[in-house]
Amino acid sequence: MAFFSRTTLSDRQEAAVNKTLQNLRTQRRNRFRALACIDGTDESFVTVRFGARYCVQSNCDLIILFVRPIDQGLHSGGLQVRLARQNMLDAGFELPGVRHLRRAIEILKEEGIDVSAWPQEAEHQDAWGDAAGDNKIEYLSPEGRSVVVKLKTAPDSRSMQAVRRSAVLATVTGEPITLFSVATTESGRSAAEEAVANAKALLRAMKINVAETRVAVGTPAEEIIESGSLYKVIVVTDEGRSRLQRLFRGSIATDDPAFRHDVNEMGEAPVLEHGALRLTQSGVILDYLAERTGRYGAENASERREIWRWILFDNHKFTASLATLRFLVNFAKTGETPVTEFLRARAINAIKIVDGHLAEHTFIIGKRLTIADVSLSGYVFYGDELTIPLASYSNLQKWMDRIRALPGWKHPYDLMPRAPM
Ligand SMILES: N[C@@H](CCC(=O)N[C@@H](CS)C(=O)NCC(=O)O)C(=O)O
Repeated sequence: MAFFSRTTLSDRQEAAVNKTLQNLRTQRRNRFRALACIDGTDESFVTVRFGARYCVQSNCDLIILFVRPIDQGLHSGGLQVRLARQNMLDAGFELPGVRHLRRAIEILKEEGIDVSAWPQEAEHQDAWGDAAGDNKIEYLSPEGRSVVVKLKTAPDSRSMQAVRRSAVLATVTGEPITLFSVATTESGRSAAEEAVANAKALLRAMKINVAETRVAVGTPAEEIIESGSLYKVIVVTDEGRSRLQRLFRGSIATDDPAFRHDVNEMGEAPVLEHGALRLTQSGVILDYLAERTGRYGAENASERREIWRWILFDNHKFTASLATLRFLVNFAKTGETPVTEFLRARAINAIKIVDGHLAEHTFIIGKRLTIADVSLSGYVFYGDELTIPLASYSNLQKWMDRIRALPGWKHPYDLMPRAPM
């Protein structure tokens, strides 16, 4: 028999560990990494092939990721222990996704990246109470290049997105949050318990505290009404079919079927209502406002084309990347992920293009402000929330100063209430 005692690190040891981690992070940042997410479709394997071709040099690492839903059927602690000790690819049983990861490895081989002879390290981590958890294998080439194959577990993404969004709304009240799940039959109770536990873990990662979790069995709407008087605000996340559930959902979330049906089938803001007219897509709204007010629009056909060229670039690359990055970092609080890295790189690329253009233009299409400037400047005033140092782009800065100095200009937070962060 062996006894192990837990030891704590001395300050010196802890500093050494932190330094090693810091060095590893720095090394990692200096490497180029390509992520291919596969879902078993032919298109996703094309991404793997593309990644391999794109990542030809040895300073480029490749990550292949398959995300599978939590498997309610895999209730075995034994399975977890076994996987913890074993490489998922030769564990002797096939988890969903493993077949596709094997296919991805074959594709890499076809493209000249044969990982079979490289030393490998397998890792297993518990996740979401799933018996098989998260698994990864890292292959390291003799030149220090890494290919990582990951099988991750995630809760059903749509309902978790709804939980995330609703929790952000609920925090606005500043009141303690209770998570409540209703199972329609007794046999669904454990799934409901698991759902609230998963949601609680998700919110913890977003630094949102959950004061209480509750589970009931019955008709969801009735159960919610019964408990309702105890709470100040009720945010219902699940897809509601009955009128009552739709009433609860009201206009809370943009994927609300009622919002999509009645207001904007695209599920997006902004929406402009003017008399009987309802318009969506900011570019179309700006165009309409320019036409109605006779200001900030095109004065001839070539200006019109130039304005649309920049609005489309803005919607596709500039604001699209900046806004999504700001949302992920500040509101969804995902931390740094391959997605935020990708979006930041994409945003910086677009910023450089606009900055270069502004070296020779006072405003986007020339000497006067147009709706193209309005479209492009929608997000640039959010400062640190953008997580991009805009100060280094001097032409962009001067353009922002010119816009700021225009009569009537206001910071976005002076025009709209600020969402909680
Ligand atoms: N191209 C659209 C983009 C609109 C957009 O992405 N709006 C965000 C809010 S700023 C939104 O409604 N997102 C909800 C979602 O993506 O589900 C436009 O310019 O109007």
